[in-house]
Formats: sequence, structure tokens, C-alpha cells
Amino acid sequence: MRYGHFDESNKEYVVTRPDTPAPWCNYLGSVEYGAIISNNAAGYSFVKSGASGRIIRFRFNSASNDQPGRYIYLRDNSDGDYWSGSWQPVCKDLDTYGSECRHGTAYTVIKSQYRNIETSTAYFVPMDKYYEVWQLKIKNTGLSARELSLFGMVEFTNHDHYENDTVNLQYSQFISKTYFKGDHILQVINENGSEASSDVEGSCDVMGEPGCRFFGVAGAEVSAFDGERDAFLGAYRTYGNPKAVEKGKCSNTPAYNCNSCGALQIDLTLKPGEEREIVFLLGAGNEEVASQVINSYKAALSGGSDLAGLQLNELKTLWHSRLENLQISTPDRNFDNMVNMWNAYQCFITFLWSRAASFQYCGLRNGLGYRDTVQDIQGIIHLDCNLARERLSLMLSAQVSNGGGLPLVKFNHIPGKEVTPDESEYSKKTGQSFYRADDALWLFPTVMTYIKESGQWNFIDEVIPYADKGEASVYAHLKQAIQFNLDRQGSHGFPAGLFADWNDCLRLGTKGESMFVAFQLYYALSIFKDFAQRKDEPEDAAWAGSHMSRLDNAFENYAWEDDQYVRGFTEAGYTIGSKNNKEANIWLNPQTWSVISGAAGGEKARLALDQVYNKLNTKYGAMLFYPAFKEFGLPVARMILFNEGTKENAGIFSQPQGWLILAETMVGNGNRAYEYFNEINPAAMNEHAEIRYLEPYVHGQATEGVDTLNHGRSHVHWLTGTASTVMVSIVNGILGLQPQYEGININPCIPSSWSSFTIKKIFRGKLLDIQVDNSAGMEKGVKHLIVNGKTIAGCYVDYSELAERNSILVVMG
Ligand code: IFM
Repeated sequence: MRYGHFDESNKEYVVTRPDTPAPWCNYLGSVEYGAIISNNAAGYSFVKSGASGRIIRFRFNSASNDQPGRYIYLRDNSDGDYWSGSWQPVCKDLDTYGSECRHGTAYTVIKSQYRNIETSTAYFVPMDKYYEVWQLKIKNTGLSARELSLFGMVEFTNHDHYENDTVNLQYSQFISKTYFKGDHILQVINENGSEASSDVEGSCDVMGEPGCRFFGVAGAEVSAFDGERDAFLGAYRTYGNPKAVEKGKCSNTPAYNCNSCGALQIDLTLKPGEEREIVFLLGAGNEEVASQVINSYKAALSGGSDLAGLQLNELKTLWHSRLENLQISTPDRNFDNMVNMWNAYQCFITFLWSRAASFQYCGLRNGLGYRDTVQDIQGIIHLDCNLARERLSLMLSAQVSNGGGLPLVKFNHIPGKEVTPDESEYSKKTGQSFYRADDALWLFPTVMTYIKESGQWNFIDEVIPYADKGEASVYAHLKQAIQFNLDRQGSHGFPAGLFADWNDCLRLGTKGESMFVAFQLYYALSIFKDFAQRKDEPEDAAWAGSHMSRLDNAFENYAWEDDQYVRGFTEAGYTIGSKNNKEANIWLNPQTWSVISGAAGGEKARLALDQVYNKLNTKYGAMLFYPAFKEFGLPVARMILFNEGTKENAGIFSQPQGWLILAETMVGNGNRAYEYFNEINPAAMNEHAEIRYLEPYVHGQATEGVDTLNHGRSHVHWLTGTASTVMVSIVNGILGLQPQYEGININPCIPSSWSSFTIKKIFRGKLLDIQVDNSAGMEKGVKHLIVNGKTIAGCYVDYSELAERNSILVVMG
């Protein structure tokens, strides 16, 4: 069943049926003022943190998981019939109510049509602002005049902190008030003073400023208001039938010791064909700020200028120009939709918000996970190198001087001054007390990709502080990261798995060994060796090379079983992922990472990937391992806690699918890589949205495997490492765009049925207008390139060949 479609030219997904299987969301704003909104206008807003800077209340895990939100009610005063500008919360019968939601780049437009009244509401956060705009256009499309009342409504939190607001009502309800100020409702929290944030050292005795939020309107007079939620809704009612809307009159009740809200009533008459624009404004700020903001829209509306429209266009221009850095046209529209818009946009959203705010999490941990963030960077390097470099430098400054990464990098991270997991204070502050084995190893592909894409080789010599003490060049940081794992090994000479490797559920400890980390380490050594050679550091290169040889032998002697790699060894000597095991006897990640790392080539690579195809693949992607754990479990295999076929317990974890696609392209299997991509491509599931559940335009964290009752159902939308991993596998693997130090390889690995396709890529400021000719029906292999008329053998273009705009023909064969 389908609920919408892609509008490629506007870079939008259009939801045409509002009763989607789950709320289908979008992100608005910036890390300063962020917002999440569903296709039915549900969701929440926050300043800096979804957990501790919350403005709109949202009830996680409520029955429809889609309330409350940013609601605009409409009432026909001739007969009292009422509806909402988004289908929820009033939920008129879809036979009489028309609805459309357009999710675009940092904006969402929701339209309604009911009884000859059309509304269109654009929701967005203007660039660099601490407030959001709900730009409502309302039109009477009928033949008679209409007497209407509109009610804009938002439920405020009583406390900035989500938990206090949700479960500590004996406190939070008594610190919040609302005032009506003519054109807005002002909510004041802690008017008598507050305790400053507990993140600040010794803060509990410090008086802080009151916190203010406002909900106002420009373009119409307010005829009545409610600042108290229950006065607006009425007792024992829901958002679907508020008393004020039913009666046609707000009660002018401010909030005092109860739940605050902003509800503004506007009465208006619309002549036949008449259209009005009314702008609701919600944000953080006191009365002065509110008045400034609201007055700017009033002035624009009365002067006939379209301030909201201009701001919306500014956002579109910014986002579209970012996405323009890579655009493709292939025979597969669903593939193009993901590359050109949605996967790229998701990469930016995960990069910006990390794992902070969604309909599944609200960011309680207040920091950046090390591994997630370093991987997220990879997803945007090809689109915005500068942004990537800034975050990469931050993450290097969160590496401890012993080489490991801080598991959680606090939002107020201070390089050189942080405590580490070796000290109990770190655990008190972050709840994390152990190193993960993999964290700093993600730096290697990320640094390499950044340098090759940007051409900024000198980054390798940039001096960056460590998190705890001292400083070193990026090169030395990397060497230290390798040392961290060399210093922590088990009896086979593989790196210890510590508190976790990529798999949060695998607790191998200080002596159990992880093959994932072993392959990551091998890859890190090969990248470092290459850096050392370029820097003319032969001793370092030899050092890295000798560890690679040692690992090669260990892989051969202990990790390879006929046609597959094992997953690891416990401290007690049990082999995880051995084919002789009853459970979990074939794992996905060691097979793919053996190839990605370069440790397995030729026959071994082929056999390992064939095992995945034969034993783990399903029509919705490859399972993380199989069969699920039912017996072997704690303390090592914590995934046993999950139902079989779910998440890390034999589920189809989405992020590793990217590694699988990449590995297949590395061995030249374009058909199989594409098959795997199609299995997990959200856009390809648009017609079967009732099976997948999640938004058909974003990757989720995991899909249910074959053991569950709902094979194919996906969970945990938007904020997942899948975005970057799949993006890398497409850009680097399928499209074959592989920047090198002094140029670029263009070496696609595609389905043999694609006879041609085009790519437009901005590479170090130069346009590459690429046409791929695959009339030979290849999966991989480039005969020659024609670059601006000059024929070049192979797939490499040296930077010196490039002009500002380049026409490149890639002839496969
Ligand atoms: O790798 C992790 C990630 O850091 C958080 N989500 C789960 C993944 C797999 O365990």
C-alpha cells in the first residue's frame, strides 16, 4: 500500500494519505533551535537539546505516538463543525477531508481541504533563529462567505528538562505561568529565579534567569486565548475535541500551577475566493524578543512583503545547494531519490543531531557518541568538506592521550580538560565507565576520506589537543589510536573487544577478542602505512606493515573456517561465530570487514561473501547473524535480551547493509551490490509501506528478521549510522567516485543492466559532468575515460587534467 510519492523536482516527499502506518517525520531548524514534525504536525521543539531544552511537550510512546503537536483548528461558526489543518488531531473522515503533507529540506508544508476551505501551513525555523514559523494560508474556495474561528495551539512543557516535565509534576507544575500579551502568550518558567543548570560546576547555589517562551500571531487580531491546557481542552477530553473549539470560544484562562499552553483564537470572515495569510510564531525568548519577532512579521504582512516566504526560500537555497554537490540520473528512480535527496539529507540530519531527537529518543545522554559521530562525518564529506573537517577536529580532540576515544563526548567538551573512563568521575558525569574497542579506529577511514576529497593533505600535520592532556599532530593521534588496540590484546594476538566493538551488545572484555576490531585494526594499519609512506616515515611504515603481516597470519591460523570468518573469542576460549556452533554460527560483519579491510582477497573474499548471500540474506536485507541466540548469552552476548530476529539478535541491522554493499562492489559484484541495496532501499518499499512501517524516504536502525511475526517491519527512524554507511557504499562503491590524493578514480560497480547513467559532482570546487557508457553490459571495469576530449586509459583522472567545468565520458568494458 502506498501513502505518498516523491516529488523529485522540488526535493520533497508528498504524503497523500495521512493515516500512515507510523508518524512520518521531518526535521526543522538547526542545532540551536531544533524541531521534529510528523506528517500530521505532531512533534516537539527544543533549544539546543531535546532532553534539557524542551519547549513543546511530546508524549513518547502514546497510543498513536503522534501527539501533541503544532495544531491549527478551524471552526465553521454557522454550524459549529470543526476540523484541523492537519488531519490529526480531529481526524475528519477521509472521504470528505483532503490532506497533503510535503516534507522538504528543513521545512514541512501541510495542506487541508474541507467544505470549501483550503489551508496550507508551512512549518520551518528561519535560518539562525530561535523560533519557528507556522505560515498559514487559508482560502475560501466556495461561493458563499464563511464565518470562521481559527485556533492555533501548542502545549508547552512546564520545565526545560524532559524528565522533570514528564514525571516530576509536584515540582514542574508550580514553576510555570502564562500571561496574555495581546498578540502572544508568554510562558515564564522560574519567574522567581531558578537553580542554574547542574552541568555547571557547583551550580546548585546559583540563581539563574527565568526561562521564557512565546506563542504569537501576526496577520490577524486575537479574539480570545487560553494559556492553560486543560481550560482549552476541557476535562476528560482529548486533542480531537477541545472544549474551546467545540464551543467556539477560548476562556481567557492563563496558567498558574497547572499545564501551560499557548492557544490563540482568531475570528474571521472569508468572502468567496478570498485568501488570508496568518503567521503563528513559537519560540524561546521574553516579551521583548517576542514583540520584536511578531512585529517583524506584522510589518511585512501589512507592507505587502512576504517575509516568511523569503525565509523559506533562503532555507531551500541553502539546502539545495548543499545537495547539488552530487546529483545523479540512473535508470532507477528510487536509487536516484535516495542519492540526490533523501539519503544525503538524512546524513546531514544525523550529522547535526547525532542520536539526540526523534520519536524514539530525545537526547537524554547530552553528548556525541564517539563511533557514531566519526562515522556520521563520512556521510557528508563529499557534500560539505568544511563542516566535516570542523567536526573531525572536535572528535580528534576527544581522543584520550592513551589513544582510545571518549565513549561520550559531552556537548560542552573542553579539550585538554576532560576526565577519562579511567577515572570514576567520568562515569558519574556520563554514565559510561569503559572504553569501547572500536571508537578511535573509525578515525582512519574518516581522516583518509576527508583528505582525499578535500585535497588538504596538510591536515595530517595539524596539531590537535587530546581530550585529557597534551597535544599531537593528526598523524600522531592516529598512531596512538593503533597503539591503544595493540596494547589491549587477547591470546590469539587479536585486539580485545573491551566493553563493546561496533556491536553494543557484544561484551568481550579485556581478554576476549573481536574479529570486527581486528579487521578494523588491519584497515587502520594499512591507511596509516600509506600516510607514513607519503610523509616519508619509513620506520612507521615498516612498523605498520609488520603488524599487518602478524595479523595476516593470525587470521589464517585462527579466524578462517573453510569458507567464513569467525566473530571472536571469549575470555574462556569459546569461539563466537564458529560454524560448529548451534546458534549464531555465521555472522555478517566479519565477512564484509575482511573484504573492506583488505585482509581477505580473491577466493577467501568470494567464499565469505557467498556465505552471507546463502545463509543470511532475506528479501529485506541480510541478518546480522543466524540462528538467533536463545541459550548462549549474558554476560558476553547481551543481544539475547532481544526477541529473536530483532535488532542485534539476528535482526536485519541496517547499518551493516552498507558495508555489505561496499564489500560486494570491491570484489566487482555490481548485480549483487545493487540487489542488496534494493532490499533495504526505503524508496523501493514505497508501494509496501504497510510492511516497512517507517518513512519510505529514510533508513531506520533495524528491520525484523525471519524469526519474527513481522518480517520486514523497520524500527527507529532517522538517526542511525545507516545513513552514512549506505551513502558511502553508494558513492564510493556503486558510483565508484573515489577521490585520491592528486586526482580521482571513477570506477563504477553497477548492475549490468544499466547501459548508461550520469553523475554531476563538485570535486574541490570543479564540476565533473560525468556520463557513464556501459553498453558493454559490465558490472565493473573501465576501459578508458574521455576527459574534455582527451582519452585516458583506465579510470584515474589526475587533478592537473581538470578545468573548472569538465565533461567526462567513462567507457566501461
Ligand atoms: O554501533 C551501534 C551504535 O553505536 C548504536 N546503535 C547500535 C549499533 C550496533 O550495536
